[in-house]
Amino acid sequence: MRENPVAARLVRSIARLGVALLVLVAACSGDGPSSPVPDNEVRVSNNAFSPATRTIAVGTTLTWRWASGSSTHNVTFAGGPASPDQSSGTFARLFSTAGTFTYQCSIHGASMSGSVTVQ
Ligand SMILES: [Cu+2]
Repeated sequence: MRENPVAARLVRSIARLGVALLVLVAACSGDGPSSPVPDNEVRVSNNAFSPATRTIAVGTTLTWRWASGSSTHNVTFAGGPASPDQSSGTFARLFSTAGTFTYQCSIHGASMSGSVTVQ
């Protein structure tokens, strides 16, 4: 049986539209791996902090935001404080003194680490 060329074109158009919609939805989800991270935030994903280094001014509150679909991670500073183990949501810390503060996810160790330079 011969394929109906009009129907085939229609099916291809619908398929292309579907792909375009998926790309659009992925781009708009806000916490996907490719979306930009706001200045005072750090994304927590599997298994990395991004950006891993942040330079901020004294008095800034930095917020770690877990990406959707994350497994369980935490933000643990060498001298405290630490977030709970969590797979979604946020953790915030106010930096009121200058210095360099290193942290890691204690579940994943040094391979999942970062630092904050406060100046
Ligand atoms: Cu982790």
